[in-house]
Amino acid sequence: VKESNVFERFKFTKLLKADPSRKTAFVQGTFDDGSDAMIILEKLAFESDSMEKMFQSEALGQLAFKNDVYHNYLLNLDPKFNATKATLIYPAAQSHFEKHMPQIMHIVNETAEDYRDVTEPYLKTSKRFDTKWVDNILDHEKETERIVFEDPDPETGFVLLPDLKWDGSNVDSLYLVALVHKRGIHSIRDLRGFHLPMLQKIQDEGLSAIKKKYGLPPSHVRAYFHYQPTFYHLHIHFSNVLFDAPGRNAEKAHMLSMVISNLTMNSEYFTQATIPFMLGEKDPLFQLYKDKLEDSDNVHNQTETKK
Ligand code: M7G
Repeated sequence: VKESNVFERFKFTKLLKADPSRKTAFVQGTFDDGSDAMIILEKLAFESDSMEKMFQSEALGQLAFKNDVYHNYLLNLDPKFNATKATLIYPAAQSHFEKHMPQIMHIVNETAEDYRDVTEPYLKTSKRFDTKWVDNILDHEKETERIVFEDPDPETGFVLLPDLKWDGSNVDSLYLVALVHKRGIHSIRDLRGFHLPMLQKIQDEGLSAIKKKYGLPPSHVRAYFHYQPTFYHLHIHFSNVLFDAPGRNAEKAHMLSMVISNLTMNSEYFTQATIPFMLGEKDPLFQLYKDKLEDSDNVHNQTETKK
């Protein structure tokens, strides 16, 4: 889909979720060829670097009301300071919609046994989110010009580039992703001591590349994994520490430096650790954890009544 009028071909079905604080909306629809499609809209943040220019450009304000020294305006800013980013997923799968539907969430404390007996077999047999886009980047077929840094070593190398969620220019909301070249490492669960050289390199070279290109020093960058991730090809997120990046919450983010430290102390750390993660009731994995969650909620009910 290349045409600039692509949005005319999108037929709105329903609003899945709107988040007023993030100024985002997730919209379900269909395309004129009948296939399902999703659009993620996000009003872009102000750029501190271009504030001065913004006020120099002609801003037409309509006074809404004034009270004492307080004047309230609705401002029509030049579109370049007031852009909306749109991500179109087409054709979209049911899982794309499910991920963004409002749903009841649970915390699963996944033990090593749970991973072995429940999560891993499920990941092997089910069709999770396709990682074709990752292969396209690693094989230099897509987003080649967006690559910020690459270490081509097939065992320990990686590609660092702007995340799909970032507009790629506003450093205040900087968000990049590093994809490892090595295939078959699904998530932090698969990490062992022998992966340390790769992880150390991603930390050192990734942070240096960000400093060089965007002027953001390492202490201003949050480098972390997601567990569970959406895409099971190992990757590391890098975001500006001042930016409340989606997915940086305690139940999802695992800092790269901590993962390195854990593996340094115990190369088998992730074959033993209990790792919590957030699970929505619309996720097919929820059916497999339902009983465990009910049991643990019941245990807590009993402790409550004993008091
Ligand atoms: P995740 O933890 O698996 O998923 O991270 P989640 O954070 O969405 O739960 C995968 C990351 O890859 C996310 O931050 C996505 O925004 C990003 N991403 C996804 N796709 C399909 C693309 C893509 O095509 N290009 C780029 N550059 N990033 C992507």
